[in-house]
Amino acid sequence: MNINGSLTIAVSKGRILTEAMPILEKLDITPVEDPARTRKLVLKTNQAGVKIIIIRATDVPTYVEYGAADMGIAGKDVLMEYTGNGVYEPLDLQIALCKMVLAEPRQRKTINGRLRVATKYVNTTRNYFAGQGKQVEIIKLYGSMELAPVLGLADQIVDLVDTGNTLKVNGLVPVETIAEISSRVIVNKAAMKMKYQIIKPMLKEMNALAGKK
Ligand code: PRT
Ligand code: MG
Repeated sequence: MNINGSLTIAVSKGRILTEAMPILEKLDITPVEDPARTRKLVLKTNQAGVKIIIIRATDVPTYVEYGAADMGIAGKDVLMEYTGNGVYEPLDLQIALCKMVLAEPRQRKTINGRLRVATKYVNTTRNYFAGQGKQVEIIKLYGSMELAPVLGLADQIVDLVDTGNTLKVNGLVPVETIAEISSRVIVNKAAMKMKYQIIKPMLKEMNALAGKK
């Protein structure tokens, strides 16, 4: 499709970019440079008005909320954790699929006092346990959550699981699925109105492609 106007799309590096690229290409949006190789953070595309910006996954909703990007692709895990004032979430692309789980050591240790849970998903974890009427101590980590129970930092973790290999090699087992995760298209609220002529047909075509490889 020919996109008549300016549009900035925010995507994170890594698996979302890898899985989103074929979808964008089917919309005839192709970066001029290979995003996996370039160090540039703003990528021009074959369509004069369309830019792709490459940012941290957790920053995608922020760029979109403030209108620095009109549109973005973000994991539901990131969107559940996000506390901003809101973006539209019109479409589930059914890519970068995984589960958010509560996990613990295969050999459960006895827990003295309040349960300690390590995660980078502090808000989601707090809401999850609050919904069960449980008070837990949440320890914020920025990565490698699997290490926390191994070293006795926490009793349990909340993390994403795909194949389950990461949990397994660290002697952990899932005990509860908190959420099924996929990546969503998000849109800035003002852009949805101002650029509806551009965005509407894109959403329609992406909807037809969602979940297909
Ligand atoms: O920038 P930053 O390092 O914070 O982000 P990132 O490197 O995690 O980003 P990236 O590009 O990997 O994409 C993150 C997004 O991909 C998440 O927000 C999810 O929506 C989605 N996603 C899908 C995943 C996974 N599957 C996944 N398995 N993100 C992370 N993982 C990690 C998980 O945290 C664990 O460490 O992979 C490991 C588990 O994988 P298995 O296969 O061993 O179970
Ligand atoms: Mg990473």
